[in-house]
Amino acid sequence: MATRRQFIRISAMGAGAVMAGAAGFRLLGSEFTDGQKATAAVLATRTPTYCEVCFWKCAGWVWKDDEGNIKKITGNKEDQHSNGRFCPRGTGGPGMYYDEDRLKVPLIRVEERGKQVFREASWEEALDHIAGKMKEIIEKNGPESLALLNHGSGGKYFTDLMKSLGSENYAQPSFAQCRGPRDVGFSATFGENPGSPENTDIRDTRCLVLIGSHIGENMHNGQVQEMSDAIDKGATIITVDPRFSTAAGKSKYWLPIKPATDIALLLAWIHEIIYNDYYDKKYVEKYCYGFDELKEHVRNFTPEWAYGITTINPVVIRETAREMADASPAVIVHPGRHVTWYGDDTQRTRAVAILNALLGSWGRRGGFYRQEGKTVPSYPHPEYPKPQKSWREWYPGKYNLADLGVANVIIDASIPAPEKDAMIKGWLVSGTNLPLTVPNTAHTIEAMQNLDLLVVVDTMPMEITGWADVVLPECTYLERYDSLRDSPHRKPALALRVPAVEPKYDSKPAYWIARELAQRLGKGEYFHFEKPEELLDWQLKQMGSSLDEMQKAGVKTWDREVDDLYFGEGEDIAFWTNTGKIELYSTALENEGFSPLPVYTPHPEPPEGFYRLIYGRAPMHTFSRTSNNPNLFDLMDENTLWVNPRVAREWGLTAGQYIHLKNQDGIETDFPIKVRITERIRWDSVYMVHGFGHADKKLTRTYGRGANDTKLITSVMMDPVMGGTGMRGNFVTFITDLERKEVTS
Ligand SMILES: Nc1nc2c(c(=O)[nH]1)N[C@H]1C(S)=C(S)[C@@H](COP(=O)(O)OP(=O)(O)OC[C@H]3O[C@@H](n4cnc5c(=O)[nH]c(N)nc54)[C@H](O)[C@@H]3O)O[C@H]1N2
Ligand SMILES: Nc1nc2c(c(=O)[nH]1)N[C@H]1C(S)=C(S)[C@@H](COP(=O)(O)OP(=O)(O)OC[C@H]3O[C@@H](n4cnc5c(=O)[nH]c(N)nc54)[C@H](O)[C@@H]3O)O[C@H]1N2
Ligand code: SF4
Ligand SMILES: [Mo]
Repeated sequence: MATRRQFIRISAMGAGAVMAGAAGFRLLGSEFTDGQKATAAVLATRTPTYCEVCFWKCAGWVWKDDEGNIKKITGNKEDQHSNGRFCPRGTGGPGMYYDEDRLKVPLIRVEERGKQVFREASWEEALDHIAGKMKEIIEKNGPESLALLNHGSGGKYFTDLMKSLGSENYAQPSFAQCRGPRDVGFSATFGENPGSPENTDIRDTRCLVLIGSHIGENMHNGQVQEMSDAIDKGATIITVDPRFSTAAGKSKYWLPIKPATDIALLLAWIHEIIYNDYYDKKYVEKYCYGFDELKEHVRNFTPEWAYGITTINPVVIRETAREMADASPAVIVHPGRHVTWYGDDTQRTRAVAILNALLGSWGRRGGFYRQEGKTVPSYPHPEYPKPQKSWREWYPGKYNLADLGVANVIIDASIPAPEKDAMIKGWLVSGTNLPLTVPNTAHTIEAMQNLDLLVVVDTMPMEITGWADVVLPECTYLERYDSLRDSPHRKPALALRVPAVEPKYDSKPAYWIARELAQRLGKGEYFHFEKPEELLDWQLKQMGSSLDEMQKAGVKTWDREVDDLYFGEGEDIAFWTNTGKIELYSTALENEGFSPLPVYTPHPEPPEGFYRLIYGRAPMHTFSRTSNNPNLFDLMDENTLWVNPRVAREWGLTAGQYIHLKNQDGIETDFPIKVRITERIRWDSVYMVHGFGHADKKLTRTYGRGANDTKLITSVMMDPVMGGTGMRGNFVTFITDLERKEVTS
């Protein structure tokens, strides 16, 4: 059995390699480690922050030397997201500040869009220019023709700007390209979603089922740590993945499922659990709605039926169902996070939710705990104007269950349709690299070409900035205040980010940018405070703390109002669903005309000579945002293509050979990718880490390194329930003759 130490070896190695000079720096232990003590002795000051290298937002300390240079960043031991330990990416965060390729001054485009010819401008000129264009658009088409696409902390201020103007067209790709189907599937079942960080009680679980959740490569810090603790305590891990992931390596059972067939496996597990009376009868009787319909629905979905679809041996399906039942209710069938795979993703995550309900794990120790958070007050401001229309009207009656903006619908609504003009005319984009994030890049480019205004706020010259009319350089998270981190957890807590250093170059924080624009657009009253620290102090004082206190502590944790982390014995609970019960049978889906119970539908298979393209994470990078980070680039400078030996033999591929890929629509990679031959991937699929293959030469380190998976994702499997973009229905073949392929970018 793997030990916790082995499991997090990656993080320890990563941190050591990133922090040259901090030899022996350990990630374990809640008190100051020897390394941290040594750091404290040598370094002069520390300021609190929370990490922006990914969206787990671990709270930590930024350490500076006597000259005020950022030396390192470590976890805050009071923080429930990190328990005082950062992952390799977070540890490498200062590389974002030091990256000499950063955006330095505002830029205004001088040639046609996409040609990437810009001139430098002052903030005054750039902001006046943007405000002038926005006014024109508002006068001509109304404020609802402006949209915001964003990800990350600064997005909050731009969302406030949109609201103040009277537009509700804002969306984050972290919904419809990521966790949206899961949130909708869980809400339809339990009346609430797992949140971020998820309410998974991994540290106390006895059985953790991971369905394509590659924890360990997906480095969501708290989950990785809790999973190693659970392994140490003897929990059973069951991993369902066509690839032998890091998590699979720590598992008692690895189910190398045929991709795109997970719903069949889930239905067979539900069948086993119901027909063997493994389910939690008291819990189901008290809390659940629609058990009889579900029982009837899964009657014929036997392990033998699923075997023909998934290629998973029926004996294994039975054994793993038994393992879950034995651990119940301390069992977690993980909800996943990036779940936009095959277009039936809401139905798949519903099946996951149903399985958890049958096992009685929602609201139970070792299953899913109840989160509690602090509500940060808003400073009083006039009411926001009511928008006259929204992105929802682009496809009338569709995606009603989407409870957040759908980025791809905003993109669609920016392109004129045969019978109607485009609804959206101007985008503000902040912290999202759309060409590498939303599938079908050509479509995104078409939308951008139709806009009257495209403003991009970013820290780096990414693909998205190349398409902008105006580029605004934001300073990094190490150089600014941001809103309080208020994500709920086992205990309510707040975390503060303050600037460790002054903004480099001529970069500015999002708060300042949003406020300057608001003032130019006559909406200054919505941004009362000149400085974000004044707003933070006001908010903290409303909650019984202060900026001063938080500056010293970084994190403040409160006790729960009542001791209700788990459901009490026989406790009456009203769930926020239509029936007030956990809906095994979903009335919400039924009301929208969708199947109230999950159904398996077959998906297209790879054509002859093609392989399914699947993708995921590497522990040392976050999407496309870190590939140029000098610290993290040193740890991993390109992605590789995982190919099964049988396929390699057939094609005569050798390990380390560079090849190009072509997808089912004839789209080819811009840059070659290195072949990695491994039994760890099924023969019908190939795998690569997302976020490489950058085509912007201004990214001097990462330009041209590896392949861009998004470019090959031209076929999108839409989720009819909430508009998510299923991205794993694409197939690639190999181009081995590199001469034949000219680099196109
Ligand atoms: N093909 C493919 N597509 C995917 C995925 C995949 O695995 N494969 N994953 C999906 C998932 S799960 C998600 S959540 C989305 C994420 O997709 P995005 O939200 O687009 O994330 P990133 O690719 O990290 O892009 C972040 C952008 O923010 C910029 N940035 C970094 N820090 C700051 C900052 O402090 N301020 C500002 N203004 N900008 C900053 C970076 O330079 C970069 O341009 O992508 C989805 N799309
Ligand atoms: N290091 C690092 N960690 C991250 C991120 C990062 O960029 N870097 N991003 C964060 C974000 S925003 C998100 S959303 C999460 C995403 O993390 P997850 O939710 O864990 O990610 P996915 O990309 O859906 O999962 C990828 C896994 O699914 C497997 N897979 C592919 N097809 C199938 C299939 O048909 N069935 C099954 N069962 N498995 C399949 C792949 O082989 C791979 O192991 O990661 C987070 N953590
Ligand atoms: S998991 Fe890593 S990258 Fe993400 S916030 Fe935490 S330390 Fe930063
Ligand atoms: Mo995500």
